[in-house]
Amino acid sequence: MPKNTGRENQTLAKRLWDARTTAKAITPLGKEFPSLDAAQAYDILWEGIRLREDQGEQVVAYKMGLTSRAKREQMNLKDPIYGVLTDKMEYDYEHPFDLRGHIHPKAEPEIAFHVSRSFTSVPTPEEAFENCDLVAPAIEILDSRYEGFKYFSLPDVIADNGSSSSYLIGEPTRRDLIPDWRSLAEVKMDFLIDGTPTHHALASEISGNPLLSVVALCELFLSQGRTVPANVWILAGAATPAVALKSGMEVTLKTTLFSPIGFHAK
Ligand code: OOG
Ligand code: MG
Repeated sequence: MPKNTGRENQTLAKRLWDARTTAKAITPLGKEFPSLDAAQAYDILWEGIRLREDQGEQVVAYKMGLTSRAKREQMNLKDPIYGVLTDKMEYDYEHPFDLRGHIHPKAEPEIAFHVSRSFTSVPTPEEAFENCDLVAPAIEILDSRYEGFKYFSLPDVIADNGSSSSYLIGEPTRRDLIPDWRSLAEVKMDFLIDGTPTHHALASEISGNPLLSVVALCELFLSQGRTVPANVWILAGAATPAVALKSGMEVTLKTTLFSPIGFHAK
C-alpha cells in the first residue's frame, strides 16, 4: 500500500501516464490501494501535470466534473471534482478527431468561462461573472485510463485527471453582452450524434447554473491553497451523459445562446 509520499505519487502518476501514452487501460488504483483518498489523488493528478509540463505542455484550462446529476448517475459517483487541462489537450476541430491512440473516448456537452482576473478568494456568483470576460460552448472528450471506463472510487477518477483527454471551445460570447448570470441556467443544450438529437438538457443541469461551477472550482482550489489564475478557461462540467465515440461519428452541440460547434471522429 503506498504511503502518501511524493515518490509513491510520482510512481502512480507515471502508471497513468503510461496507460495514456500506450492506450492500454489499467486496473483502478483504488482497487490495489484502498487507502487512496481524495487528497492523495489530487497530488497524483498534479504529479501527472508536472510530467506534461516537463514535456513542454502548459496549463491553460481547468474543468469541473460530475457537476450534473446525469454525470454523477452515469459514473455512479457523488461529488464534483476538478481536472487540469493543457494546451496540448485543446483540439481545434479543423481536422477530424482521430480515435486512434485513445482507449475508449467519449464526448460530452459543456459550457466554458474565460477568466480575465485571477480569483484570490471564493467569489460570489456576481464576482465570478465579473471576473470572466468570455463564455463559450464546449465539448469535452474524455478517455479514462481505467479498464472498462469504470472506477473503484472517486479518488481513482481524481488521480486520472477526471478522465480528461481533449476539449474544444466554440466561438465565445462576450460576458458583458449577457445581462444577468442567472439567465445562463435557461440556455438549452442539444447534443446531436450524426445529426440526431441524442441528449437534451438545460444548462441549469450543470451545478444549478454553469457559472456556479466556477465558484465551486475556486472553493476547491482555495481549500488546497491554490488560486485560479487569469487567462484560463474553466469548463463547467457536462450537462448530459457522455456518448461513446465511434469512427465516422459526427458530434454537434447546439445551444440557444452560442453558435453550434462540433467535430467528426475518424
Ligand atoms: C469523470 C469526468 C466528469 C464532467 O463533465 O462531468 C466530467 C468521468 O466521467 O469519467 O468531466
Ligand atoms: Mg467534462
